[in-house]
Amino acid sequence: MNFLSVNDIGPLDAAVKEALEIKANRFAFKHLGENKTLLMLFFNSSLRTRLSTQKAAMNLGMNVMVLDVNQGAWKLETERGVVMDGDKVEHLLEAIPVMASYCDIIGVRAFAGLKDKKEDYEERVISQFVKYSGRPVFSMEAATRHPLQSFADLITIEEFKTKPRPKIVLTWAPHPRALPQAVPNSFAEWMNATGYDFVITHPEGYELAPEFAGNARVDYDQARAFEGADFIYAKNWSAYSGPNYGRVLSTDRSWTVDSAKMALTDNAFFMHCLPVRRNMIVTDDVIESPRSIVIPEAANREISAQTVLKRMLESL
Ligand code: AN0
Ligand code: CP
Repeated sequence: MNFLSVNDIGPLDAAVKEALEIKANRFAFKHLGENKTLLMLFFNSSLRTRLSTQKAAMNLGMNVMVLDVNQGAWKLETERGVVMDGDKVEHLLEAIPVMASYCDIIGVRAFAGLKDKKEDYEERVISQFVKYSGRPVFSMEAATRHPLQSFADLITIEEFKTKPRPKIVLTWAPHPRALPQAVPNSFAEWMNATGYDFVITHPEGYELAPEFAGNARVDYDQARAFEGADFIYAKNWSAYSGPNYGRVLSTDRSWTVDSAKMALTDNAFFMHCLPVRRNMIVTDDVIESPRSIVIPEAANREISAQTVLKRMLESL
């Protein structure tokens, strides 16, 4: 079993039910991971994914190894056929089978480079792990998706919702640097797989790839989108469309989520995957308000990771 997208988790209601059972009794499956080793491989920085996934694996009794590829390991070439006369010392094609020989399950974080859309949207790095490792592979945020985050987001919404079909609004918000589309892509993909009322709002030019936006309503008017919302999910992303791929088109702070905008909602909860830049994405008062659920959302990363690892161990 690999875990790369919503398609790898089966029916969502069953996945959430299993996650909540694990949350209520997180050491019940400690035997499953005995003498099994998880390798977590990071091409990019992380706070939550690193700690929550390691904690999840420890709850399951696994051994865990963590490698930061760019700090301490050899710099890895990822493209086949290049003459390696630059700064890359080792090729993924050797590194993958070597690393796989030391572990049973591999988690990979490899962000989009944001330079070549084709390379990013073909998932050239994580797909090589799937192809060449001979091990189950899960995404800890790849180029186009962050499924452990979206699964934790779904669990959080299920815990906090007070109506059967809440209105969920994914809103773009400003940020000084170019960020991948992985989090919003993945969130949209998971929300589209639920029965929620799901709306995406962003300035023109920030349209997500159609395969991720799916049938979600898109509204360029943020205030109108916020009306009646039960959950506001803020995130910055760089442009996807056309020649602007990977660029920052706007840092317009009129899109920052503030209390005046939250007042348009139906007393919505505020969500963000973190890390978040305060007073760019969201004001201090909104993220500190009682309606902000960013901390329980982050805490649920342990639960989404443990649910996925449990299923992977069961399928070994
Ligand atoms: C990353 C991103 O936007 O994809 C990770 C988010 C979980 N964020 C930053 O690099 C700030
Ligand atoms: N939300 C999330 O994935 O955080 P990290 O980048 O800190 O892992």
